[in-house]
Amino acid sequence: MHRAGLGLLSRLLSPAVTCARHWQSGKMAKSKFEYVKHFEVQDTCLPHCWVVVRVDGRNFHRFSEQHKFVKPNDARALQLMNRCAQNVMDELKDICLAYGQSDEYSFVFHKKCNWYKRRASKFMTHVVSQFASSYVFYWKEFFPDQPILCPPGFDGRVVLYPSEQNLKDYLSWRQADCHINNLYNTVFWMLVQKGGLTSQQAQEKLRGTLSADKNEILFSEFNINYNNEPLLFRKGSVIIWKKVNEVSKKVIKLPDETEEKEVEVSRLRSQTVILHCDVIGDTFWEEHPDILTDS
Ligand code: DGT
Ligand code: MG
Ligand code: MG
Repeated sequence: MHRAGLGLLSRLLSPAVTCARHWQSGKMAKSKFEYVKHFEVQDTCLPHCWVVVRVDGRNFHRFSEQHKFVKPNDARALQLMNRCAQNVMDELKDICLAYGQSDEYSFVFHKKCNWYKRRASKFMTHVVSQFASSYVFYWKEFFPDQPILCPPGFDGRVVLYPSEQNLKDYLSWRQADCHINNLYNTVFWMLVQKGGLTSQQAQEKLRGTLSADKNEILFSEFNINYNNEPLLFRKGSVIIWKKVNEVSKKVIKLPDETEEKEVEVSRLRSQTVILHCDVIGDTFWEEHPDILTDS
């Protein structure tokens, strides 16, 4: 065996040998199999970094065809994604912001968050599983006439961003991606659905075109001003926390305890709100300075 291979083998075996020795000397309190724990890798996210978990629908090209999603944008599918993301945020309160478009959603955990000792696998698996189960759970609210035909899957990844600027640039990148794809898809499907072109002809026509050219095709051939297309499609969705004053009624006993009285009590509660706004410019961050501050 290669020397490096032998070294690796002996490193892998050494915990077993150590445990066996401890067992014999009577020092081992737990089972002799305990050593296998050491095979687990440390996956702690670096401190003081923003943690982003992005989920993305698995093979949604096929899933969207099977479930007859409207092309290029299906508002029901996008709103279902938003509902799932809200559920993820309600369950995992350390998420300070989420951004979604198409079949993907990004969740930002605050840089100070110490949830599960910042283990990347915990962040990722909790977000993905909560998102996927929500997708099935809320499906019929958004597709009452279309049964879900197969269990959808989502992949997940964790990326760390060391500075606020990196994080803002990450979100800008996803929103720019949304814009580029949506403009292309809007013109492409207009050319096919209304213009009578085949997919190949539409692809040919759009090859090498710039944004201005695509806007011009939409306007001159289909009388569509791209800027009037729904913000949900053009900008994607941002979910943030907002404090709301919740008023409820409560019955209290008067001091002499002879009578009861109904009073209104109010308390501040955080709830998620969905926005369809620009996150690339500074305005969004100026209007919501608390998102990135220490919570
Ligand atoms: P993946 O992520 O590598 O497993 O593969 P896909 O097929 O999920 O590819 P991806 O994530 O790059 O692209 C998203 C697909 O989902 C794309 O084919 C279009 C589809 N999709 C997403 N949202 C909508 C929608 O609102 N309407 C329609 N018709 N399709 C959509
Ligand atoms: Mg996908
Ligand atoms: Mg995708």
